[in-house]
Amino acid sequence: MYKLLSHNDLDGVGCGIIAKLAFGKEVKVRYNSVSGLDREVEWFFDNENKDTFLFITDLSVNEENEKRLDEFYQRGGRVQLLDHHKTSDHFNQYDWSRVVVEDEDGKLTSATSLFYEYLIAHQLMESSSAVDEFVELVRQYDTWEWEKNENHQAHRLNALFFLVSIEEFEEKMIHRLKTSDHFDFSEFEAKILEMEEHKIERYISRKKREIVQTEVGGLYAGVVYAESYHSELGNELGKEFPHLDYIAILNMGGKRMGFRTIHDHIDVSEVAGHFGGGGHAKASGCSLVDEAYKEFVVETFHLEPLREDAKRNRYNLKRSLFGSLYKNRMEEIFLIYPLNECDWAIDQYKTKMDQTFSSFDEAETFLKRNYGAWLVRDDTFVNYLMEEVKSIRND
Ligand SMILES: [Mn+2]
Repeated sequence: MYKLLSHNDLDGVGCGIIAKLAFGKEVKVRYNSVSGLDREVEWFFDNENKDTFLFITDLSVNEENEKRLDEFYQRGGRVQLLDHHKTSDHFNQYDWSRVVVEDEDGKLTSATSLFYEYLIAHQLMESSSAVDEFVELVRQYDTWEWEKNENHQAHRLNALFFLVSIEEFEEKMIHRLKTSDHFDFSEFEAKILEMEEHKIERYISRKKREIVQTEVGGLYAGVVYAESYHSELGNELGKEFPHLDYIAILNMGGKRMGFRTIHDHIDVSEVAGHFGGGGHAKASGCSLVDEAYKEFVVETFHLEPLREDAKRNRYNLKRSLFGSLYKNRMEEIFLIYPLNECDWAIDQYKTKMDQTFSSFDEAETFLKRNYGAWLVRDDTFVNYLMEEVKSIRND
């Protein structure tokens, strides 16, 4: 018998699907949240037949279970942990564990891709093009590579995963992978997924109007409340507000929070680690412990949301050599403009600030972090210019 304990997201369930393709009725699969795994491992030791081969994928165990698993292995028990989270790196010291974030070709891995590779290498299953394609979609979604590759099939696969129950998803996928030469969606699924995509877009634009900003431990965070679509939200909000180091997403009902960043110089697994959590450099999470609750909820609850920059301007544009006009909630007016060939300056009202900046983006980040300003619409910009002209005439 085999037992698989895996994560309850697409990548984790991808492992379950592969396991059932390989072992059929010979495998028992349990999906867990990050915090639920250790209980399942304890249950395994207390109740399961010791001949059962235990796989753990996409998750890692606490210190106590780490020791128990190693003792189990030393006494001849069969166990294999496969993970791709950076924070699990230390498990590589064990023969029963393999943690790979990036493979030899520099390609980011996922638990499903590692597990599939493992099963093929150990001749526990044979590859097929449909499964190859499925595994690659899961990998691209989990690593967020789909966006760069514009592989919307990967994104849709995750949307489908959330539209149906895990059991239904498993059943559908197993049937499809067994019977088709290529992986694809049915016509009905394609239609539903298109509607779902529009729903996600509307959800995200609402969240863009709810986000507040705060400084925690020297980094700037955008804080938003949301129960679903964390990856999509983190990505879209990160791009809308690039002056923020990362986006913190609070799930109050689940008493958890997620961290997402689009910036290469930020590692949100470190941010989550500070609150007892973990994950990847670009995506991580933790329980809403007291300190996190204080920093992200109590300290920010009274704040006004950020405002988006005007999008459809023809005149008041970023990086304009004539200057870009900004405003904040106190109705303060700011102008970012090039001072000379290499420096940018900011006027607050009509008075130049002392600091100068080596790029427009640097000036804008300063302005947004310290003054909560946004790029104003053309009509405000035109009014401003008309006032300027009047004041020159009156001089
Ligand atoms: Mn994963």
